[in-house]
This record gives sequence, structure tokens and C-alpha cells, in this order.
Amino acid sequence: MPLGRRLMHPALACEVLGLRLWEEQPADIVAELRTLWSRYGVLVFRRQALGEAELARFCALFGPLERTVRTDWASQAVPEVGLISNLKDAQGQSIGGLGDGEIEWHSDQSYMMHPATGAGLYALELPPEGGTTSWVDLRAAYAGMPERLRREVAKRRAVFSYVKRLAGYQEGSRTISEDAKRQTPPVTHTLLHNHPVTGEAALYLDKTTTVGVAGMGDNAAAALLDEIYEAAVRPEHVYTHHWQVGDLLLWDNGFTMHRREPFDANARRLMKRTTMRLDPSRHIIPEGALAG
Ligand SMILES: O=C(O)CCC(=O)C(=O)O
Repeated sequence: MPLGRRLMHPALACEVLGLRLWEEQPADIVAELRTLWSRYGVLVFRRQALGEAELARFCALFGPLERTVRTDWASQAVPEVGLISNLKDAQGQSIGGLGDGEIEWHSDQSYMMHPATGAGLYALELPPEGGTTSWVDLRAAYAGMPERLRREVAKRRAVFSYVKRLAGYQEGSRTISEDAKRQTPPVTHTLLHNHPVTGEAALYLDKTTTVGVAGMGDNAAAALLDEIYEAAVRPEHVYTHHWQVGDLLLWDNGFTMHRREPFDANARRLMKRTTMRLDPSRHIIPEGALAG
């Protein structure tokens, strides 16, 4: 019997019903989930009760888990799981990353030469208001752009820099290790990719890391990127998730960007995060080059 599902957004987000993710999933369910995730940018699973090892085991069904450059946000028990939280430990140190502020439209790991594009976020504690997360569908964004802009995008590579991402973070999430710096020189990626399953064209963008366009002067590049972002982020291409405790969301950074609303600094928010290397036969995987 096919998996129960409910569309949360016509093309971008789909809730999968009736699964108990703490249990081992049979091969036919795993195959169906993999197929579903290659079509929807965001999969939603509600009412889950997952320990870190169970979360990691489920996410690893979609590709090897990646330990990200933010080793300072990693869980001590399962280092492939990161903590996204505004909470502090007994010494007043943040237990994870990203605090309580707004997070601008971004695609995780766009600053890497070979980005791991699968992501999972699992909600354990939530503020009474704010802290919603939104995703934009960059296939629909491309399809809706004027022809002139589509032609322009097709021949360009943008420059993505982690230094810009860090500058936008709240105090406390800005410092990275020397090792992380070495792993994140500026890179270029093509602005356009084709989905290996559906053939759809999709933009690849990240407002928090794009600093230029290869072969263009600074002013012309900034003007082009502004125009692309303005055309891409339209309400009809966006799904906003109002979190409930026990929600696990998976998303594909190959053709989406996401952003977060801020929330009250005195409220508690605790999320657990995974990163996966998705299968290139089912997902867009951007191939980078060192920025010259
Ligand atoms: O906290 C959130 O809702 C989103 C966090 C985020 O942007 C990320 O983990 O990449």
C-alpha cells in the first residue's frame, strides 16, 4: 500500500503520514521515501519520538551522514547530529548554533566545493511564537523568471563565500576553527542545474554567501544577484512550517533555500540537525570550483 501523504504546498512540501521513524523501515518504504524526496524539496514527519541515534539512523537511509564544519555545534553522544538552539549550558556557553535571530534565505553548504545537500531538522523544544522556517522552491522560481533573466542565469557561475555567511550570524555563532577556515575558501557554482529525475531546471542560490558572479565586475554582479533574488523569492513559491514538538523535516538544498523567523531570546528552542550526502541519481548535486 502506498505511503499516506498530505500536500503542505502544491509542489514543494509533502507530509508523510503514519510512520514510526524510531522503528526500522522496510525496504519498500525506504524506496518510496527516496522517490518522494526526489520530487518534493521538503518532507514532513510529525509526532516522532527520536533519540539521537534513531534520528541519525533514519537520516542515513538517504545518504552518508556528514559531520559539518561546525564541529562546535555537534552533539557529544552522536557527532553526526548538530544542535541548533539558543540554550546555554551551566557555564553560560551556547549548547549549539544559530541563537534566536532571523536567518536569511540560504542553502546549507553552498560555500563548499562539494556540498552535502540533504538536511534534517527535528524539533524538541519550541518558543510560543516565532521561529517558523520557510523554504522557497527554486525550480518554480526559475520557471517564473523573465526570459531575459533566465538566459543570463544559464551562462553564469556565482561566487559563494563562507566569510559572508559568518558575518551575518549572531555573536556567538561567528567564530570558526582554523580547520573550518581551511575547508571553506570561496568557490563558484553554476546558478542553474537540471534535476536528474524530473529534468526540471532549478536555480542554485544562497543570499548569505553569494558575493559575486565570475567574470563580472562587482557592481554589475551585485545588480544581477539582486534582480535574481527578487525574482526568485515570491510568496507562491514559499512553504512556511509552523513547528510542533516531534516534527522532523527533511529538505533538499539542491533546489531550495530556507530562512527562519526570529523568536524571543528568553524562550527555549532546541532542534537537532543532520546533514546527508544525497544520491546524485536522485538529487541535484552542485559541483564547485575554486573561485579564481
Ligand atoms: O532553526 C531553523 O529553523 C533553521 C535552521 C537552519 O537554517 C539550518 O539548520 O540550516
